[in-house]
Amino acid sequence: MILHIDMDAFFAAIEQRDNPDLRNKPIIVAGNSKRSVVATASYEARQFGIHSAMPVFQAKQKYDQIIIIPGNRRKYSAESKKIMGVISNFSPLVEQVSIDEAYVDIKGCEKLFGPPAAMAQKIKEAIFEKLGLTCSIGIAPVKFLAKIASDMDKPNGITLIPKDEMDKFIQGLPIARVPGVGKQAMKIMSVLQIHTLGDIHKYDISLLNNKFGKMGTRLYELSRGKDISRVETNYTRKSISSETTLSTDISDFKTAKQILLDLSQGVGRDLRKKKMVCRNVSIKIKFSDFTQITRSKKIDSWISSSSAIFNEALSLYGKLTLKKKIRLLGVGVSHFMDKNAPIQMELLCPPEEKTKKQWESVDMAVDSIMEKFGSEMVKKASLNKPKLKREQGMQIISVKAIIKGRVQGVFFRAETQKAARLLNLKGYVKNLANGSVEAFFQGDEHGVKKMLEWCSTGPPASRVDRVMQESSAFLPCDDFKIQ
Ligand code: TTP
Ligand code: MG
Ligand code: MG
Repeated sequence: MILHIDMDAFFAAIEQRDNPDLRNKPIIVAGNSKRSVVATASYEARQFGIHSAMPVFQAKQKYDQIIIIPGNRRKYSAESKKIMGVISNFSPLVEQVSIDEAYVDIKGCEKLFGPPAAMAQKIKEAIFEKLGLTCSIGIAPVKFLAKIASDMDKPNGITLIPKDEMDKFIQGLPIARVPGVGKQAMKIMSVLQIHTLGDIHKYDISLLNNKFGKMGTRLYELSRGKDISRVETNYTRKSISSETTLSTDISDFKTAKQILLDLSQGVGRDLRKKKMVCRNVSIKIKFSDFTQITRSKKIDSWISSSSAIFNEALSLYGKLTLKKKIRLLGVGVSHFMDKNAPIQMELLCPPEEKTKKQWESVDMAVDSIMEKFGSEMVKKASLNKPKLKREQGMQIISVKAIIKGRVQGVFFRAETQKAARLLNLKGYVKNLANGSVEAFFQGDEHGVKKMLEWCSTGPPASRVDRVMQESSAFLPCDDFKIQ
């Protein structure tokens, strides 16, 4: 379901809130030049027939005692921002469409906030509590009906159009209320005897297109309860990208894939550092003759893991037919949203995308290792064997470590396993009966050393008090396991 939230007499309500002398009085917010028009009128003023866009002199004719308040756009914008902030605590899918209104897609939010009407009530209460302002909310299965519904019980109302009542509602909906139907269209409507949206059913799509141009198809669909427009989150149009000019021009897929992976990891890391998720991935290719192409893709869900970025980049790359050698490759992400502001990732990614979440925690582990030890330390092992920077004279060593602290949770072992695998170590991690954790690491000296440093900090939410090392005999292992 979609909610459409619209503040009541927005500018006027703010002025009445901030100045008790104006409360319950007929006021208008307007400039004070001769040619000024009413920006908005309080509901008390509307009783005199005063409304937005009416010239001020006319408003005065309607009621000569009308109180005129000069507007303060900056203040209204600041309030608008706060309102959107409150709304975004309820759903990640919020589309602000004007200073005082927003659509909210509440799919997946029912578990947290109850059925749509209850959620609308909670939003109203939250806005009132935080800002002392009222709003009206329309709820419907599609956007255009939600917008119409929000205006049906103003001020301070909630109007719900359930799915099974949508057709009946459309049958009776005056055609003039449909967004986009203006004076010109109304003339044709009256000739065609179209009075309600349901009356559109009388005509086929070609006639509607003929009479109304582009709007014909839209009217045809709206009259059948179809509105393809979705709630478009107001993302920030920033971007992060990374590119690399190759030392020699390449044409083989395997190398390109490895480079795209490296670039995706870098871009993903920067994105996560900003605590953002993104919805657009792009690649850039410069060829040996210096010509250049870019390809980008809008993704259905919000992502931030390097593996998701890599998969999208790779699929863009895979669609190309390349005839020339490549001298530069780039990966970029854009269309960001704050990862934390609107609810948690759980709502952003459906439960079936569990693997995505798993990748995110792998990424978190990688990010924190990289933060500490530098980016050369970790490369995802999914493609070629990771090329770890090896120092001269490295040899395979084995170390047993006893880790004490608040470390026996599943998370600690799982994160330790991830870190160990990323550092290309073999061995195991297990809980001991005395409350500590035993880990066995086998790998090159550099990796084991880094792993022990990692253990001494531990992943977030754990608390490592002490790491005791014991040298250990060589133990043949082929993986790093949780025992
Ligand atoms: P609206 O939501 O259209 O109106 P409103 O909030 O004042 O009243 P309602 O309860 O009917 O929703 O517009 C929001 C604000 O935008 C309004 O308070 C003032 C401003 N505005 C103008 O400046 N000029 C205009 O012509 C309109 C319609 C609004
Ligand atoms: Mg309004
Ligand atoms: Mg509005």
